[in-house]
Amino acid sequence: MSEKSILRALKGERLPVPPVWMMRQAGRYLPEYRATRAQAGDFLSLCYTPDLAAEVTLQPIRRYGFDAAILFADILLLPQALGLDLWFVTGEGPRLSTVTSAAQVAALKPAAAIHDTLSPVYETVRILARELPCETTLIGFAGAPWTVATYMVAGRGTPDQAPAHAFIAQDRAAFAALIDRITQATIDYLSAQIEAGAEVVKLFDSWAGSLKGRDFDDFAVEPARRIIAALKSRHPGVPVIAFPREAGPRYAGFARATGADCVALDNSVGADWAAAEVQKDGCVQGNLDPRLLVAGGDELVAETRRIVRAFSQGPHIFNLGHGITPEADPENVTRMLQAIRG
Ligand code: 1CP
Repeated sequence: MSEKSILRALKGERLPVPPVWMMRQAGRYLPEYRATRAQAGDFLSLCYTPDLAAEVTLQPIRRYGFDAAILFADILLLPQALGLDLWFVTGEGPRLSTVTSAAQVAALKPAAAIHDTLSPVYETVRILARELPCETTLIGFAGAPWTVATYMVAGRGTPDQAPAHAFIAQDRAAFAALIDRITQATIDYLSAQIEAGAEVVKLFDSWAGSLKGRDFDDFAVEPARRIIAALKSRHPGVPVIAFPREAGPRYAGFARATGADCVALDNSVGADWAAAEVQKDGCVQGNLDPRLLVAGGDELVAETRRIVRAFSQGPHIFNLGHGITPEADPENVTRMLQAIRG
């Protein structure tokens, strides 16, 4: 049997039709997701019930035949495993107890303790490794340390990550210690996902764009480099996708600086620029504005084709620039797939 298309692209192969999956492909835009979510009761129960988490992971594969499935979980399970309280407020989003001092960083649980909380996630991965179609690649993931830290410091999502920036300004060494703790735990978490059957892992640095200059080097590049180096030594050959969202010009060279096999692009960078400056170092993924899956129409088809064309000279995985939103029309996903696959 020939190798899975996603794995071929991640090794640097240019394919005549790019493989495709979508960020947040298991989500509220799908009626079957909403039904399983209601059955689970609340979001965290869905994440921690392996049969249901595997079911929602499989739903978009059944409906659309995507080339990859992404484990259903959340980046905020790791802070919970490190000892923080975590809950979701309906209609508002996540809430966590906070870490804002050197003493609170020191009081976090050690990386070795995370598996007590996270073992249901590994069970979800094992179920998926058994049940996915043989041509579908299973992607595991974690939040990148900076993005995870922004939630641990603020206790919630913030538009500008101001509390984490204030922590850096006030006590850079303590903040660096927090990043170090998250980095260690992330290595163990992703390693356990790979041992359970994840074939690729992705690091989501959703708030990388708010780091500038030396902060970007210390808190986005360096932790990603450490995580990728550790994973490559423990699991040679398992590809890593990095998503330094809104990194802008810092997308150029990010793969070389971190060792990532693929860089995921948001929709604020130009596809032609990224083809020249980012794809020259390896596979790229992403770039379609998720709002087009709400609007649909000719613009969706034209923009999908434009992205396919822009990246057609090198390794490329088709994806969105950020997660698909609850307002998206499931029919527009079918239109997007027709525009990619013909
Ligand atoms: O109501 C619901 O069903 C909850 C919505 C939801 C979902 C579907 C949340 C809460 N998390 C998820 C799943 C999720 N989160 C996945 C599953 C796999 C997939 O289909 O992609 C993944 C990969 C994530 C990652 C995640 N969680 C990120 C990084 C990617 C991104 O979107 O930028 C972040 C920042 C989070 C935090 C989070 N979890 C949930 C919400 C609403 C948020 C954002 C909170 C905020 O900043 O306000």
